[in-house]
Amino acid sequence: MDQLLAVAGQFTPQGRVLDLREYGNGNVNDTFLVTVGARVRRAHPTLLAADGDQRFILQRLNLNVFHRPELVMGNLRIVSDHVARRLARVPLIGGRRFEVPRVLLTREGRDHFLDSGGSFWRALSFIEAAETFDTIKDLGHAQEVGYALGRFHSLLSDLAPDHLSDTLPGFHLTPGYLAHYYEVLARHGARPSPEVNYGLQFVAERRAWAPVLENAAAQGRLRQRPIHGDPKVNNVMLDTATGQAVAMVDLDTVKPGLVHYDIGDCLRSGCNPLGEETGDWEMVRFEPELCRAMLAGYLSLAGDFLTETDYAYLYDAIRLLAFELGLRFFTDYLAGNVYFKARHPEHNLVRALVQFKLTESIESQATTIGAIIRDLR
Ligand code: GN1
Ligand code: MG
Repeated sequence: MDQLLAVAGQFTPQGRVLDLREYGNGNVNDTFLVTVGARVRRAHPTLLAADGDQRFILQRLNLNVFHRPELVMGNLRIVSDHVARRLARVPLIGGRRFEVPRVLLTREGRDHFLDSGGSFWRALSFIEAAETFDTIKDLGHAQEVGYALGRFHSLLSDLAPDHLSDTLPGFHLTPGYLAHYYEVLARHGARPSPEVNYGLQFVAERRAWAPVLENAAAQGRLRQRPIHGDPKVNNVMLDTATGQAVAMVDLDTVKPGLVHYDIGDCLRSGCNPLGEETGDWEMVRFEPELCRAMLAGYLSLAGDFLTETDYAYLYDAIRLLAFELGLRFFTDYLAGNVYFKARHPEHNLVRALVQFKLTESIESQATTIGAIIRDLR
């Protein structure tokens, strides 16, 4: 704890750390919420809390996942500055607020702190008077989550994707995950059980279809844009009073990519009422009315920049991102839980089964989902 407080102190040049606690439930980085005494206000004027104290987010980046953390910080700063500039120029109508986290600097004016053990720490502004939920509460919430992603894409639609670094080569490239899966299988094997056998067969049956988005991109049918990379339900913050979406957080995976990855990821996360951490994997279902609300929120903004061909791949994106995340969890289980933090040895297997069941539910409702997409065009 003392060490954590010392690290937090690097980002609070004038204030005193009053409190530090673990925050959220990320699968990759370690996240803390830090409260500092009021004197820090001058150093970080963005950190205004109602009660006079200020709060910020402190994170230790997982260097096993992010090999070039300085590039992650570079992307974060570009995106956060771009969004702030756009919103200062053209404020949102209807008095809505929308923000993304700002990068806070250390006493030496750096965007990160390396501790003596080699850990990479960075601090971000905390979005006040807002909250997140792990699953969707109702149709209004679904619409707001879709709106947030649409707002995020639209605010970045005039940022050339090549301004951003590729911080995670291979991220969301399903054929690469598939190749890795077969390598892991060859290296580690799989101890048979009904669940493991189901997973093995599930992946095998979808092997030929898995490159669907990458093939479309290679043929020039889909193009690269700045993407969030991880727009799941709990990365959208809602105003505690109005319930309106006010921020998109967790920008580590921002990079050039297909907006389809984001749309699919947002929907696979939001339209699964039991949530991705349920143990009740056999009961998992994709809820089409949540899909309609979420897409309506998204397309109210993104309708402006999506092309005909973009629409043609929306259904595949929804199906693929659920499958892909299941494949990533399943592979990690087979490899011995080396990527995603796991609370017990079977955790990543259960997470994989949840996504596979969700994929099946999407597939069985292909006609309904296709009709929703057509209705909203
Ligand atoms: C990871 O750590 P977290 O929760 O922000 C993962 C995402 C997955 C998500 C599933 C860099 O995100 O791709 O969709 O878990 N992030 C990375 O919960 O792999
Ligand atoms: Mg993330």
